[in-house]
Amino acid sequence: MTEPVIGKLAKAIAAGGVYSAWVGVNEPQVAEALAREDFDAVTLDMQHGSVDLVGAARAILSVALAGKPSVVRVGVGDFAAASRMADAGAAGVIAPMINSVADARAFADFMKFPPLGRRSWGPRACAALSGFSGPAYLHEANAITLAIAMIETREGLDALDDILSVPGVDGVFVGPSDLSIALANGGTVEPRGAAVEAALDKIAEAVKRHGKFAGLFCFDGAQARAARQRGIAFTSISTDALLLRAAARAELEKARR
Ligand code: 3PY
Ligand code: MG
Repeated sequence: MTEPVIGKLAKAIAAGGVYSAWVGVNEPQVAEALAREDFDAVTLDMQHGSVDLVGAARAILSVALAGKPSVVRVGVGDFAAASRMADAGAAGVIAPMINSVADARAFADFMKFPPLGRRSWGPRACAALSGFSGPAYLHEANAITLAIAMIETREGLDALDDILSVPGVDGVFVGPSDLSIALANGGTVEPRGAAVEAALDKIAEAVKRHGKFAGLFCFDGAQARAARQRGIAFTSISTDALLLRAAARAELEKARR
């Protein structure tokens, strides 16, 4: 019997917050290893990481073995992959570069069953990982499978209220590097700079008004903790490769010093 992990994500976000691992390596054992630490979820990155459809589907099962839900970030405009990842048991899908209400509607269409969208029926691993099947899965899926729209451009930030008004969009996730580049008109990349900080204030206020949630890609635990304190409920912390390198550096420093 598989533990029903999918519903845990929405529940934990509503209860105050989720600290997620971030995995770019296309190897389920990496995702599982991080899931066995105290993360609430694991996010698999198909946009800038090397994770592919099969790797993500396998990693979702490995993460579920540790009792945790998975989130998948798909490629830009790859909403077909969003549906496939929902079928594979992702508790949430992050779609990058959602810059308009049209982008948000298209994303929601692929993520939600009618009446919210037009997700095609093919509940594969998601049935076992949700604890529901047949009509029960149909009725629960929209609430427990989260559609998370990335805000990481000027256009996206300007359309924030419209994007949050789309019924099938559950929350937004800030890509601080791309957002900083956009806000600086390509002049710099400063993911922890003042312009992104001001945008985060605006986003935290907007999600509260809309009864939705915000997320942020964070570089370390302290940043994730501070983000939660300002009302950002879903944060990822560092990446698999960066954590590996940091641990290696720390041990080598002790050996060689
Ligand atoms: C960004 O910072 O732009 C991201 O997409 C984070 O993953
Ligand atoms: Mg980005």
